[in-house]
Amino acid sequence: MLETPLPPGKSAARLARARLSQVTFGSGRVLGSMYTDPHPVGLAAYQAFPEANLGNSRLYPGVAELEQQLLEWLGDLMAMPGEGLITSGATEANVMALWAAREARPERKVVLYGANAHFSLPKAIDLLGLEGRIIPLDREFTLDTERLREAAGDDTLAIVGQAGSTELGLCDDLQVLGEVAEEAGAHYHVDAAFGGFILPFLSGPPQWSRLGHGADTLAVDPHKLGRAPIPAGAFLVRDADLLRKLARAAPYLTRESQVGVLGTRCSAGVAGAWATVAAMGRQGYRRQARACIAATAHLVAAMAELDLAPVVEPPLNIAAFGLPGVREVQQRLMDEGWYPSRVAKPEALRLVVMPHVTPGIVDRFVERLGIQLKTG
Ligand code: 0PR
Repeated sequence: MLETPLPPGKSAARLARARLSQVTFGSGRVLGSMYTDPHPVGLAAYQAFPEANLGNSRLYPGVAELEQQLLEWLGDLMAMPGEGLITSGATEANVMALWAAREARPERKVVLYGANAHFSLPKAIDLLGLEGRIIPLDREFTLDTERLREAAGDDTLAIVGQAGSTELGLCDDLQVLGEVAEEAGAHYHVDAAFGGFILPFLSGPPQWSRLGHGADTLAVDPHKLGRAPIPAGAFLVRDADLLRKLARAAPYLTRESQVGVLGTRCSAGVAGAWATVAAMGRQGYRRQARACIAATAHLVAAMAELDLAPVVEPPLNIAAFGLPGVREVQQRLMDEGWYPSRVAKPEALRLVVMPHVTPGIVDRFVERLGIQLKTG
């Protein structure tokens, strides 16, 4: 640590350099991220609560009320009761889901999840000393429900489904997952981190408008397509008793006990997410969802001009295109200041069409990719 304080001017210059080094969403060059610029109203709310620690919530009753209301709104959207906790993101929510499952069924250990699950799941399984079993995908790149039925049994602690998978934006057959979990007497968790803020706003199969139907717990992230400033995830539970299993005594605080993984909790994230969701409303998210889907269709059409077809017709705003030497192509694009992403299996260039990825940006990117593929 510095012995003498850094003069404010120097500190500001150093911070400005750090800020300038960032690849901004506004540059139109980030096509591989599940994030976007936060909503301005959410950002203003976020900045108003820097010191409030929700871990000691009695000192901050106003933010605690915002958290409850936000949970109710999210529950309403996900077809769940409005019980749970605003988290730092879906990783924390996924950990809490399996932790709660383990507390409720201590004699079981096996967690069944698809090969399409986010890496936060195996992470949570490791942390909790559980045993993960990966269920292969079917031809549509979603969890193979037949294989799931074969694997589920008396030792199954939990079954986890994807509502908007990280790599391809696909939704598992949630109805069947819920049924298999019920038959096995297992906990059923839905990871709607990405899909939660787009699926309910599109016309699609009935499960899209009730992602939490039959689920014991669900993760959904306001800080991704919800447009809230980071950090803001949500953990929803069907039965509040499950949440109480995650409470630990903390008698020296203003409340007798505290729930969850974290101690100090970010009120700024809660206020930012509440204000964003309030400012967007269902109408705002519906408009955003339609714009993202239209830009994705535009992308698929533009890529067809290069003779590139999507690995799977994208139901959401993530599209992946198989092409030879993907890793090298991605690397060369990054060297030029473009940031697409990549799917490992099947090898493909992955593009996430977030709200900052407009049709005009898609055209510029596809043009650049075309030149790259010709000259590469
Ligand atoms: N579940 C799903 C379906 C996700 O896509 C993500 C994150 C998570 C859970 C975890 O959410 P948090 O990161 O909010 O805890 N998916 C992004 C991704 O993997 C976010 C991300 C990006 C995470 C880069 C880590 C990272 O190094 O693209």
